[in-house]
Amino acid sequence: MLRKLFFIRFCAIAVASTAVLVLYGWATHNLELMTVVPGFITMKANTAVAFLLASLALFLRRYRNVSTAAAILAGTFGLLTLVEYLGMPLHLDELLFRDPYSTVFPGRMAHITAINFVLLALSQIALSRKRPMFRVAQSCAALVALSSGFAILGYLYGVPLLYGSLHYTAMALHTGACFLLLSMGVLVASSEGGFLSTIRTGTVSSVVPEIFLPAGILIPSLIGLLVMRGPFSDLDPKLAPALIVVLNIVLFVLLGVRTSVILHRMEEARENAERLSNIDPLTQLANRRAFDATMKFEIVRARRLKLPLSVIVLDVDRFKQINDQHGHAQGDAVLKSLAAMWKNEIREIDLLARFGGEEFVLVAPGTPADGGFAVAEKLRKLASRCDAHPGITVSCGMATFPADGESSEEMFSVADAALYRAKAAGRNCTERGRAVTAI
Ligand code: GH3
Ligand code: MG
Ligand code: MG
Repeated sequence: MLRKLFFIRFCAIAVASTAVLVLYGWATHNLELMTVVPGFITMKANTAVAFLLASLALFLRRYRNVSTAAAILAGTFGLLTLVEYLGMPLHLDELLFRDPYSTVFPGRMAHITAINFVLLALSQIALSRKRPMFRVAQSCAALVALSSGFAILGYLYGVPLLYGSLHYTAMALHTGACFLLLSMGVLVASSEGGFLSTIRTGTVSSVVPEIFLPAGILIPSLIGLLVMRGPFSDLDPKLAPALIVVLNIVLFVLLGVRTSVILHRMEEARENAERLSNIDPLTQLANRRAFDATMKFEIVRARRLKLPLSVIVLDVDRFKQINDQHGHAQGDAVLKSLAAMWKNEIREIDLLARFGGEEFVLVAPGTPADGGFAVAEKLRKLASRCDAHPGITVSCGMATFPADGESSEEMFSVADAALYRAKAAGRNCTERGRAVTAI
């Protein structure tokens, strides 16, 4: 969030500073400030004024009215220039300074510059609304970024057609850079909605914008620079485009593989987190959440396949005393030891879970009441051999589908009531099903 704000402010301040320097250049006839590289096209004085307004609109975007007003003014510069191009003189070209450097339309910003100011204003107005129109803001800003990116590449590659042409209508180098910065600022500022709303740091959807996009934009641009300006530029005229194609294929393959590796790792981390969320950290058994899910699933299956299903609740007897007499760590060791012992004894298709505290549950699919009772007794007797506390006892309560209940909740409450009876009967025993009431 802070990085975002910093970036937006940086864009606004960088553009405003450039505009001030250019105006200073016009005031003092400093060609370098007007053109960056003497001999290139100048940034016109009215362009610099419009940039000041547009950067103000970005910097003060939280003050919606001020921001909208500044954006409208900046856009008006573009709009009026386009009207002038249509042949209606509005004297915008001579605003502030007279331009002695161009003869055809002295002081007039390029067509593409004027169009960009209109687009930029639209994007900023859309973003400053009470309910921002993110998609409009992002589409307009993206068009500005595209055309200014083209212009900058034109200068880098020495291809004037990319930044306009060889005459007065071209976009100056720093004009391109300012548009790129402002459009990036607007894109970042609008990233909580619209097309860019999926960008969240650290999530799967952030992989493409964080890795693929910067690399996908920067590396082909550099490859282009290397091939067009580097040692190959003098060779066969078809060699340069061919090299660009081949190098870009290599780049895209590498980026594709890299993205796939990152997505795979994230998927693994997600699966691991999901697995851990179903495991009890002390005993490494399934936890209550996993028990609930399994129970629901097994009930549906038992009903569908007309199979029995037993659920056993096992509760350590007088566990509080162990804690009180031997300490909590000893109590924990007993729970771990019981879990490990029981886990060894059950079938693969059974699920043993720690329900909470010193209470465990076993879900035994396809197991009728007698079979379930035998399992409960086996586990109960095994408990006394617990090495962490030999002689410990456990009470069990059991319920079987469908006789004791047809839903997960009903089954569990019958098993729990049976457990209560086992405790009442003196502990260290198993009770099953509903209580038999005398008629
Ligand atoms: P009963 O025979 O009626 O089941 O008596 P009990 O003492 O086993 O039952 P009670 O519910 O009174 O006490 C359970 C104790 O289990 C109380 C609680 O402090 C302890 N306990 C719960 N979770 C843990 C745990 O993770 N580790 C340890 N060491 N103790 C736990
Ligand atoms: Mg207990
Ligand atoms: Mg208990």
